[in-house]
Amino acid sequence: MTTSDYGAQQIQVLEGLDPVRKRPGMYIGTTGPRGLHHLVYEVVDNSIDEALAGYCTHIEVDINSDGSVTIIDNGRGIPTDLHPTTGKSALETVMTVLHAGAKFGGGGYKVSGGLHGVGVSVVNALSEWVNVRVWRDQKIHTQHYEKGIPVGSLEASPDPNHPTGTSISFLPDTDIFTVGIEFDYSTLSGRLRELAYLNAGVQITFSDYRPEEPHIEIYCYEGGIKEYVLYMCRQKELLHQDVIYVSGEKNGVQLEVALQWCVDAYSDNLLGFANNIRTIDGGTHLEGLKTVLTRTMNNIARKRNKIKDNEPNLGGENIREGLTGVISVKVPEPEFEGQTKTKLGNTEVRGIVDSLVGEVLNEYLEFNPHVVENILEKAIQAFKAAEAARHARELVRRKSVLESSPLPGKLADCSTRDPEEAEIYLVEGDSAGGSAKQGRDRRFQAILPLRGKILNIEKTDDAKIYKNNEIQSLITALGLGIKGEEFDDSQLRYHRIVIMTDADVDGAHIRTLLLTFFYRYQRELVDRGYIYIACPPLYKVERGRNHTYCYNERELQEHLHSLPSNANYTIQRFKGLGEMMPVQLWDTTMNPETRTMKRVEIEDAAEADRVFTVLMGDRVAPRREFIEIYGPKLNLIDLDI
Ligand code: 0RA
Repeated sequence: MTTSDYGAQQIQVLEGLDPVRKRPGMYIGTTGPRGLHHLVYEVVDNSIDEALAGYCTHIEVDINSDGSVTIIDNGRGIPTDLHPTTGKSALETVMTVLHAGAKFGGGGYKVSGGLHGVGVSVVNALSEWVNVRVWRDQKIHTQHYEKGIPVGSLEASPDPNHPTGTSISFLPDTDIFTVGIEFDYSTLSGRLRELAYLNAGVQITFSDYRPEEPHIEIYCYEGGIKEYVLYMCRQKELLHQDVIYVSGEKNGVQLEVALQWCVDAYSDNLLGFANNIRTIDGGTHLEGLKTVLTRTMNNIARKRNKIKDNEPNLGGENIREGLTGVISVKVPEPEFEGQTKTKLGNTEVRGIVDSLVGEVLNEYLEFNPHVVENILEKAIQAFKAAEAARHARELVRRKSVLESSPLPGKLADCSTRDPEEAEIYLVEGDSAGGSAKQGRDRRFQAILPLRGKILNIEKTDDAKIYKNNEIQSLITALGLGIKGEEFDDSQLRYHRIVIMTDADVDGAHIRTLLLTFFYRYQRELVDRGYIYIACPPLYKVERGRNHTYCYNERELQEHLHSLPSNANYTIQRFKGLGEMMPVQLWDTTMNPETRTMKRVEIEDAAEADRVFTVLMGDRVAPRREFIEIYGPKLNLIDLDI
């Protein structure tokens, strides 16, 4: 280091807080809700660092009834002795000087950084007030600040039996956070729980004292990321007994990996963290992990003759099918890249992950030959399915280019060619199809009868999907493209796709199968609100020359109660759509003037993905549980599965 470099660093250390209040976005990203919550993370990160250094076991985060937040830990306490350069206490220096944090006292151990790690002084600068308490040297030290400026000096009084630690309370400044300073419970609890998983054994207590009845939760996971992975797999069937776990350190980089394959999962779900920050956009740690997984599994597959000499390697995505994992690295000087700074850039991490994971994985798999068998079996199946699907896709593509595949014979199309007004009814069975064809308005209503139960696509692979007749009909009738490829709205032939099934268990099952198909095949159909569910009546009550349709048991009872007690009436129960006269079907279910339809909505695409897995997977227990919880949210009424 040259003399001038040294000088520059000193100047930086002595920078005050004015720039933070002038340009808060530079330090915390935004002055919206994200930036507001960032203040809490900033303080908690300091306590986590103290825990990582081995001095702190408990962290308590309270949202107080006045809306301020308190973070308490049982670490060593921020040093309070006089700092030689600033002439103030180390505590006041940490609170009032930018970038001072790690350079005082402890130094070196700090690994948080990245998105956070700007220092508690930034929290101080952006708060209406801050109250700090430090228990050290048998004393309690307190100091109060307003908008970053100390109000009074550091006070100390004896407190001999109190354990060491730090408590920082702050109320964000409404001059800075003009859109409000209200903390969101679930945002904070989500992050605190995540931190507890990432830092095994650290106990984090989170309390919200704003409601009359306070919420208090304790997060503490002795198993750390192993428990995290099991939590994510809680609804799935595990392919091996123990979570595969790697931990190690090389060239100052700490690494932890937990991996679990599941039998009934078909995508990969790998979460990356660098210095406790979720790296949404991936980076070198995830690249290293994927490379070593692919290489190791292919090597073993060849050794065991699962892949022959003349056959190609398994693809990484085949090997990762059904894999849930967490990789957490702690890097001394992290480089975060990309627009949102959520991609780890340190190139040295790639090789470190590769070598540490490779070693342990090879050894683990050596001693667990059954696990290897099962993972390889699954990967090879995935590989074959992908190959078959590629062929099938090619076929579909060629076919549609050459002969623009003809519409299915059983489709009774409508005459309009305007997708905006065209609707198609997907009807169960030929007899209901017959009623619907006679009852419809053929100008804008098309009918496609579907025979039997269409394939349950959660359990089958892409190749089978393309070979299945019912699904072929659906794809060509609707004008859908290739599965999973970008959705081309202009090819869609109808903007209302109405699922019309009987109001019984079979009908509900077929409805669920169709919904799953749409969701998996081209989820934009659901997202854009093109999918509807028809609501046919269950009963017809006739009284003299009047009649009333009732759509469920409750309506029937209400209607019967409304009749005079001496009334004569007959009740007809429709066992299926096929029993209805075409005109009845039109009046009750298809006439836009009088019908009710439910539009299928999915509020949360990610949740829905899990939902469909649970609904359609092999295991019954989670399915039950799911339907109880999410049935209403998905608008899948009467799911009698
Ligand atoms: C610098 C040095 C030392 C501890 C800390 C900072 C520290 C900071 C915070 C912030 C919240 N909780 C904290 N706990 C500790 C170590 C000084 C020593 O050697 O005792």
